[in-house]
Amino acid sequence: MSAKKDDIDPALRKAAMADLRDYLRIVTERGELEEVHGADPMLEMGALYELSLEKLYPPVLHFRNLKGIDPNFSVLTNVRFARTMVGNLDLEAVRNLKNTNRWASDPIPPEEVNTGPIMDHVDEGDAVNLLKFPAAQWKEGDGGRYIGTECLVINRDPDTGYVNLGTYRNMVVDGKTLAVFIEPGKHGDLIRKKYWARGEPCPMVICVGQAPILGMVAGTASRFGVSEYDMAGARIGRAIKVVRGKLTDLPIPADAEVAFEGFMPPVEVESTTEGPFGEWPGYYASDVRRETVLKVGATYHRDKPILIGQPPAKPTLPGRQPSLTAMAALWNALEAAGVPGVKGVWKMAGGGVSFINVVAIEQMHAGHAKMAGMVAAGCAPGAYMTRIVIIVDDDIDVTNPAEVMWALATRWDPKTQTDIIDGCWTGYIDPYLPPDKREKDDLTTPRVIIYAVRPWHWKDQFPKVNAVSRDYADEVRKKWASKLPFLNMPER
Ligand SMILES: Cc1cc2nc3c(=O)[nH]c(=O)nc-3n(C[C@H](O)[C@H](O)[C@H](O)COP(=O)(O)O)c2cc1C
Ligand SMILES: [Mn+2]
Repeated sequence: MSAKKDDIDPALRKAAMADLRDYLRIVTERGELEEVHGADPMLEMGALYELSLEKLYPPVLHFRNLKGIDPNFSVLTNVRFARTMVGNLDLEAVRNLKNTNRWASDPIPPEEVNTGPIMDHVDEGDAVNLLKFPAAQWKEGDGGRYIGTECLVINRDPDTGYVNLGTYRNMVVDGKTLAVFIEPGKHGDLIRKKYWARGEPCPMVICVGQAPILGMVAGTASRFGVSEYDMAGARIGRAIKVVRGKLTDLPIPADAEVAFEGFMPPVEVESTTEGPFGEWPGYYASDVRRETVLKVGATYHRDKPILIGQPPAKPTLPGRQPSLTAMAALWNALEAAGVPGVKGVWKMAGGGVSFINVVAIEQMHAGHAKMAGMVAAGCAPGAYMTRIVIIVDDDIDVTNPAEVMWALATRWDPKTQTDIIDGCWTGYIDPYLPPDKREKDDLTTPRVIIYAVRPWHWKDQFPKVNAVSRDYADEVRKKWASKLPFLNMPER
């Protein structure tokens, strides 16, 4: 996708990932930060944010002196999307990420410390007041003020003790209550149900400002039972420091900016109306529902806390980059399941983080393409809300939609090279969940696997591709480049 070299020192990137205040300094030095003073958290901040997504690498916006908000509080957007963080958006980047981020290998568990900056300001019981924090109404169609967008929802499996971190949106209901939307089947949901089955509310902590790496791992599918804390530690090469919450004993990042602690009863015991909220597929699909609440018993924040804001937006905006972490997670899952010959994984433009997954394989045996397709359609990082899986041969550049469409047009027999599978996992935010299913909480939709590969049993008779071979083209380019300026690759 890009010929420009990824020129960011890996140590600098790691430092930016590991600490939000270091991150702020680094992106400022690299010219990626824009300070915005005096915007209104009612709609105006959201509109400025969405306009920033017209850029592939959107500026990191630091909203300060927000209208009507204590000037000690500020909001930072586009944290994970700065060039400093993602580098090039190409297959090499996905491959590198996959190799450094293998599922559950070399996890580094968090280190408990007695205190940290998150303990600078603690309010408990009657003193708790969520209304003092900046919470935006991001868009006209939103039904409330959402404080948790790129947040960490932390809970602990009561059976095994493993601590899960998931990004699940939350809305301010009143000074002591948050509505939290967790799609059924997400790890945070599986865990809370274990408490409810015992007749207890689920202990929970929500952070809304934290080291960028924590947002990255909390928003990406991983293995149930493997803590995202351990994975974040592995990514930055050192343990995440945590302090224990006073009410729940849950580990809270010691340098988090803001944390809310409390208990979540089941929806039958206590609930509120939540939504609508503009969602990443590009619609208001989950609408307004009865939703679970976090009854907040303690709040924590640093001096001058920086909240992270990252509401969803239509996946066709350039700033909604293809998610390298999501692609790497899918590639890792394919390899962990034993699928050989995977040469590329990509999310096709327009499909956001999950709708359209493309996998390139070097076909090695009969049935190989089907093996890859079934795993891609069913493994954890490919299971939730995927609509289309496309398997292609490894000569296809999966990062180029024209190449993928060409593979479909020329190597796919719709009748014999398609599987349509019913009853696949989806969620309330799926715009194509028919009303009758939505009403019954039947959160399943069909999924298609398209095998746009040369059929194995006659692949040797398949017409040859009309193109100069890569090696010869490179040789000719080298020979003529100094004389013919058009041969120099354009830089993006
Ligand atoms: C910015 C952002 C917002 C998200 N919002 C939600 C949400 O409101 N509800 C939800 O169930 N998943 C949401 N997700 C997706 C989950 O975070 C993702 O599926 C993650 O893997 C969940 O963690 P888990 O695998 O431990 O359940 C969001 C992801 C991101 C990056
Ligand atoms: Mn998890």
